[in-house]
Amino acid sequence: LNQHATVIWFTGLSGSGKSTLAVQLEAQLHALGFKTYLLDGDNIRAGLNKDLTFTDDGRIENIRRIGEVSKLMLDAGVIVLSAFISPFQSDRTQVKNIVGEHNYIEVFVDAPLSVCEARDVKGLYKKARAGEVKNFTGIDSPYEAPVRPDIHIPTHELSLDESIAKLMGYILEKIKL
Ligand code: GGZ
Repeated sequence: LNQHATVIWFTGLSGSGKSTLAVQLEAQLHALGFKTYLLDGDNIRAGLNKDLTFTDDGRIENIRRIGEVSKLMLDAGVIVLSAFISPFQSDRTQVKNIVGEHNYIEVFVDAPLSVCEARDVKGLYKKARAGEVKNFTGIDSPYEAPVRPDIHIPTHELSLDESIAKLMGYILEKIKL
């Protein structure tokens, strides 16, 4: 099965639902027998990239390294699910070039800022509004929405099950199971 290795790249605001979707999608792919690995803030920003901040330069280097790690895991035959805000179009394009265009599936996890802020799972938007967290995406740091993502998931309009069904449909077609 591992000739189906690919990179599934989730981009979106904090609180848009990237991690939730990636975790669920990984479970479904794993259940079908695929070798998968999930890269997210918990295992990357806490480890390999713990020297990096949330300035523009810090984010650019964060995404560059994650692109390189994704490529290594792709070479190892893994379906890689990467869930990072990745706010800049140029960095996402760079990842696509690093891993190869045909190995890259971009998923735009799209919810309006107002919805993400209302969810505020970790209370970070509140802190950003209060000025206690600087350079927060959507508040005082930009997010460049993808213009032509492979998959668009409006998480404020679709249920989790609907979102996963849409993702699975696209991915299984693409990897020709
Ligand atoms: C954005 C921040 C920030 C700032 C801490 N801006 O919702 P979370 O908490 O769990 O996910 C966010 C995560 C974003 O890290 P990424 O590596 O995905 O960002 S990027 O791709 O832009 O490099 C959030 C938390 O880290 N967090 N400070 N200032 N998100």
